[in-house]
Amino acid sequence: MSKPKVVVTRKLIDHAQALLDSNKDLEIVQWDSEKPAPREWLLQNAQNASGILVMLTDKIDTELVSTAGSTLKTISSFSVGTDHVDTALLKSHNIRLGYTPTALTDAVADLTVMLTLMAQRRGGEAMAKVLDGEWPQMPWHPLLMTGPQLGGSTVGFLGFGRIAQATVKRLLGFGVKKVVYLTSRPGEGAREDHYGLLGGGKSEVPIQPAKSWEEVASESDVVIVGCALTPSTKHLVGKEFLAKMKKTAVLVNIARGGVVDTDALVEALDQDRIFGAGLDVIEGEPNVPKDHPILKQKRCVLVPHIGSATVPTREQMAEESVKNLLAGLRGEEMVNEVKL
Ligand code: 8YV
Repeated sequence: MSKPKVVVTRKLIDHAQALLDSNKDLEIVQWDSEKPAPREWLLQNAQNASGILVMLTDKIDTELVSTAGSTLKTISSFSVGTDHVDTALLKSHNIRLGYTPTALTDAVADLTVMLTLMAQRRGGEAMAKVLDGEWPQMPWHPLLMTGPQLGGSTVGFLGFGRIAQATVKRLLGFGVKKVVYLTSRPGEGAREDHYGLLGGGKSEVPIQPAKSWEEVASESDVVIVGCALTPSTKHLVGKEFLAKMKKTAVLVNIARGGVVDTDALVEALDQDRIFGAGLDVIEGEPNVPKDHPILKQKRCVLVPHIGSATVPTREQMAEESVKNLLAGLRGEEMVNEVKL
């Protein structure tokens, strides 16, 4: 009898690779380059696969699932986000979906703080001045390179899951004044209280659900996008949202590019309608050509989706993805499984 086939669309980190390779009862077909596996490669190899380990850039859709055929039992995604997966399709085919929602919380929360501070303190613009040799010509005056301050700010979240709540934990140390958040169930509070921050009275700083996106936009000095990309969050931060934000406020997106309308953001920055932005993600990534209008915005810091990029986090994500894949094939409990 032939061995069950698993397809892995990336190279893995040592420990996770060894864990995968130790399964001699499997036929492992793995993309062996630092570059992402092309779609054609995945389609060519998916036929008769029992499990597939994928990244965000691999679309799990009808074409792939029907190419794999009835052998397909499990998809394991090296990510917390699942917007690249047609979950209804998996449910209808009884295919399990593993993901890594807890492994990257701290790393992404750290990056969120970094982007918030960079946007407020003009980190990108300041560095560019030094690189361009402008420093010697910058006469000191009290308002030179000044920006808003995190201490005393109201921070508003769109989405209030693990990463947002881990970010709040960090921001409390900076002396923020108030936190407001909007979840997919407005008015009912966040789904889960991951760090004991909610429920009133536990923190000296008020952490309150917002009634509407308008409230988040108009009250916040920092707006942090931490929600999943769904049809209802697509372009949630658009022209109208940005128009309601304070002129001194910054926008930070660590979730998915599609939640923010890039054209509207460029316009708001161009016209100084908000102070700045810090982005880990952008629509159409990674295709951001050198002449993209967002790159002309001095007050916008854009980094190439590095939220989870710490060594321990990536190691844990890799290990959990392999464990989820194996558990799915064997009908065992996954480290984390999406309830389809
Ligand atoms: C990924 C992410 O971890 O996990 C997610 O959903 O957005 C990222 O931080 C990274 O792109 C590796 O897949």
